Amino acid sequence: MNRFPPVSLIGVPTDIGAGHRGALMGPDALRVADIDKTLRARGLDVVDRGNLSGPVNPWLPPKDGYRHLDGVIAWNRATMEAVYAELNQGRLPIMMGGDHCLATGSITAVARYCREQGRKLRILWLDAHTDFNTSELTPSGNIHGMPVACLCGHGPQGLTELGGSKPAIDPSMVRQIGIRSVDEGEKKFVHEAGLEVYDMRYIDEFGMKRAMEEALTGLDKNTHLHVSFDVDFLDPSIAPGVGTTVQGGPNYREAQLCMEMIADTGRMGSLDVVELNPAYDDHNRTAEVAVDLVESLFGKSTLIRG
Ligand code: B3U
Ligand code: MN
Ligand code: MN
Repeated sequence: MNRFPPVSLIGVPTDIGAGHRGALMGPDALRVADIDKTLRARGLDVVDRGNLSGPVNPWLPPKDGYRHLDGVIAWNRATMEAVYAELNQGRLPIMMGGDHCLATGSITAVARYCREQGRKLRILWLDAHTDFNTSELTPSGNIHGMPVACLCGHGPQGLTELGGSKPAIDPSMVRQIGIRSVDEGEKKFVHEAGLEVYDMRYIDEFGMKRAMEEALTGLDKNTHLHVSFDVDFLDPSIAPGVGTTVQGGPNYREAQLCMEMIADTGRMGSLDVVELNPAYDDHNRTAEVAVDLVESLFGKSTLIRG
């Protein structure tokens, strides 16, 4: 018997917050890579809820520091409602993006659920980027570079107050892992906010094991662990299928250890898999690596020591 609740796959096919087009094909690429069958083979109860719908990407330049703000809000509202509904049915939602702006909606739902249930929340943000930009700091206006800031209350009202109250989360709930590309102003803001960051320099010096031990300290039976997995977390040599590759990310073995250590906690209650961009992929291999690592998150282990 596995120890995970039933899983719901939610496709959110949009690249409305991204700087490259193609992440809207992410949910289908994960399906083609057999995300459902792979999890079922582990004994999990898996239902694919299909795709949410929302506005098409109008592909316009930024306005007042934001690109496609209205469209981003619409997709996030739909995501928030879908994720919240699954959590209330005792299910573990896997939000299949889509670009990372969607984590605003998914984590706003998770935070609300945790507040209502009196549960603590820990968020693991696996990413090359800190996604902590604001309209003043952003070099691009792309809102997929802003979800952590929005969740912490810094951003447009339509995103910071998606769940009614602001901020949705406190920076102390977040641990960021794999970081290696942060804009200058963003870096300063990350420090001011006190985000706990395990960047690639830390991982190079102390190893993934220590980074994860620290990122996972303090979890207890009452903690809900949300994993926000931006596929550009991975080194581009194993994951070329993303819009913004950044050299020097975790290799396969480091990523696998990261996922296995999360699985070992038994606390994961929700997951985002975002920024997979089939337009940049090579025969769906990035989707296959992502599915393989999701399998590790659900307990596939290389351990034979017992
Ligand atoms: N920090 C840059 C680049 C970026 C952030 N997230 C992704 N790219 N995927 C920005 O545009 O905010
Ligand atoms: Mn991201
Ligand atoms: Mn990223």
